[in-house]
Amino acid sequence: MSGPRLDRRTFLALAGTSLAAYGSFGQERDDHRNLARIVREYRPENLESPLGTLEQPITPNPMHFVRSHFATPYVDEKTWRLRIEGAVSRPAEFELASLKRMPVVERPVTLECAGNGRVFLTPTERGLQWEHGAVGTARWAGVPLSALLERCGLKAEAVEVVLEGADVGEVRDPKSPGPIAFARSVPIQKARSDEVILAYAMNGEPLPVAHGFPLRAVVAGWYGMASIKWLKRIVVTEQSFQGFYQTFDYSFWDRTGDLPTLRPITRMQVKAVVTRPVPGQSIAAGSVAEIRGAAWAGENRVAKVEISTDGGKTWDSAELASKPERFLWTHWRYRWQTPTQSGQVKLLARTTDDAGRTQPLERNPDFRSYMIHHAIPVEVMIR
Ligand SMILES: Nc1nc2c(c(=O)[nH]1)N[C@H]1C(S)=C(S)[C@@H](COP(=O)(O)O)O[C@H]1N2
Ligand SMILES: [Mo]
Repeated sequence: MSGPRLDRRTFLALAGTSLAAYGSFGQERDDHRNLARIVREYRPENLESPLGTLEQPITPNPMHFVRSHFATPYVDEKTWRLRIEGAVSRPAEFELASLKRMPVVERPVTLECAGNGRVFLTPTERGLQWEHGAVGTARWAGVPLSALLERCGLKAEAVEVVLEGADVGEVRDPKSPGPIAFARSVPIQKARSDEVILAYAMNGEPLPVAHGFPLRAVVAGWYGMASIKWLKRIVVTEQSFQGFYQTFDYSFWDRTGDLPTLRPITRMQVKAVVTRPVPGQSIAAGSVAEIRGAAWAGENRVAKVEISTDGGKTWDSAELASKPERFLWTHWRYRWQTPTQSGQVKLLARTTDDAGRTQPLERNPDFRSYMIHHAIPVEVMIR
């Protein structure tokens, strides 16, 4: 069993009394780390959320990370149409206004870029050098993809649903067949579940341009690359899609069976990130310090978070802020009685989900430059 799990109200009550010095969960609006996003690339726009935002339940829109492969397309919502074609009996075009008249669904979803944490890889890998902040949580509102597929009449032969963005570009390495649109597919089963939302609102505001205005997909529980922004066309296919962004890019080596096979990256792995203390921080010897952070498990629920303060020899359970939910991060904290001796200490956090998947301590090289979810140590100084 993991350590005590307290609901939020109990926690706040405790925090207000005997545990006051130990701090509380909740938003730290004045956290100096949260003033602005970090520019990883100016054009195309690639912005990282500061580490402190991982402590907040919802990432404010101006703080949510942005991952864009091509120049941002500015779409005129008056002329914009969403086209649905392929293996459907009634191909159709939808205006934004008609989508907004359909029953709205809203769901908080934690979105993580498959390249999040790349800067921590040794040897270094090419690509955007994200620290921990290519992850965020927003309340996405729109229509379920399943509702539109139903309207168009899915054919029995349908195997996958390809989502295509309005952004186009030419990739040099490996070379694309001229300019291509950013596109990705989801299997028909996932597309027909209620887990794929076509969102026109983010945290109660109209979808910001950088996040895919006027309409984007949010594929809950999958890495970010599946959640196509500036959605323009949906193609239902009778074969699995072999597009650039699920073969050349955003793929990994699968070794189940005896032939290593390149497969598209899909579901998020289990992962915990330490937000405090920060690397290099000085902490008083013989004191009580708080270790805290976030954890998520994609389509699964976080079952426990464990902390090691001796470099991975022994582990102790952290406390969870709230009952973990699917598709959503959870916050955790650990009360650490620091050593009485000064010196460097390596802190580790790892999480296990309700399917029994535990975060590894070593990097899996078959994941290439993606799905970076092994525990990243945080070294602090005890003084
Ligand atoms: N059309 C389009 N959709 C896209 C991308 C893109 O470049 N173009 N990037 C993808 C990737 S890799 C990620 S991680 C998420 C990031 O979503 P965000 O910018 O809203 O955080 O969008 C995905 N959808
Ligand atoms: Mo991504």
